[in-house]
Amino acid sequence: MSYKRVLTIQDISCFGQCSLTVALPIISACGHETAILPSAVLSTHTAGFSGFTFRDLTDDMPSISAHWVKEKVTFDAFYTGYLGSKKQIDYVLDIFNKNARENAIKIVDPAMADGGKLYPAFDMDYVNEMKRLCFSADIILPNITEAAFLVGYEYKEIYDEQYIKGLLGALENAGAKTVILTGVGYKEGETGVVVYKDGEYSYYNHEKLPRSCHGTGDVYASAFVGALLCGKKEYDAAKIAADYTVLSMKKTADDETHTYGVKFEKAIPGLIKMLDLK
Ligand code: PXL
Repeated sequence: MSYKRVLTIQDISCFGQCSLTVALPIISACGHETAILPSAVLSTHTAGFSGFTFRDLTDDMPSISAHWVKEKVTFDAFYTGYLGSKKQIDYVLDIFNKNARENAIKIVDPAMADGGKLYPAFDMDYVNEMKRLCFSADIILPNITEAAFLVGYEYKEIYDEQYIKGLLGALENAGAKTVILTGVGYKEGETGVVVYKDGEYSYYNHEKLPRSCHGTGDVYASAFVGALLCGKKEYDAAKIAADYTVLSMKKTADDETHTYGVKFEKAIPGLIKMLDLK
């Protein structure tokens, strides 16, 4: 089995089962060396909590990267999620250049919006910076809201395949390479993921659970990265990540008090089975 070294850049929400506290265990469970670069430290995530602390780590990024350059620390893959400030995008792009191994893969989850709205910390200036990061990546993992923001498309809650194909075409024209579009459902009780690569559209649909949970985007993206680095093709990695996310939600469903995240830890044995590692 391949052993890749991946750097994931996103925040530490100390409590709340998202970002780095999700990415590190999931990618490690897939068998990869997982280095982290925290973009900020928050007491909790920003969805459903109020009064959270926020320590911006933007200014630490260039010196961390410079130290790695001095120590010849390089990566096979980069995976970015929630970033702490607009300025970080320049630093992340710089890290993509300076700390990459040959043919390093850049995967960007533009974690900035959901349900038609930007997360509380972000504005259109941030969206414009995020465009630069997304269109320089090899693979992006937006949900429909994020994709619509990236290309200035109207956000629709109810849509058809034509709308989704239009959105994907607009992303491609803007410079996106492979797009894994999450949360795409055409029928009641179903949702799924579209993989759009070299103008080709493939769709994996699966059951939609009645309760939507916070943090599933991070669980999904982390499992996708882990599976992809195990050598799975994009579509297979997208499918494994979807099945793992559904399993994590099912492991949470019997506990109505658990609303801030999903019990992804309980589904890790299932993820390892799905990877079918030799
Ligand atoms: O799950 C995305 C995410 C990550 N980190 C922080 C967040 C959110 C979504 O709200 O607030 C701090």
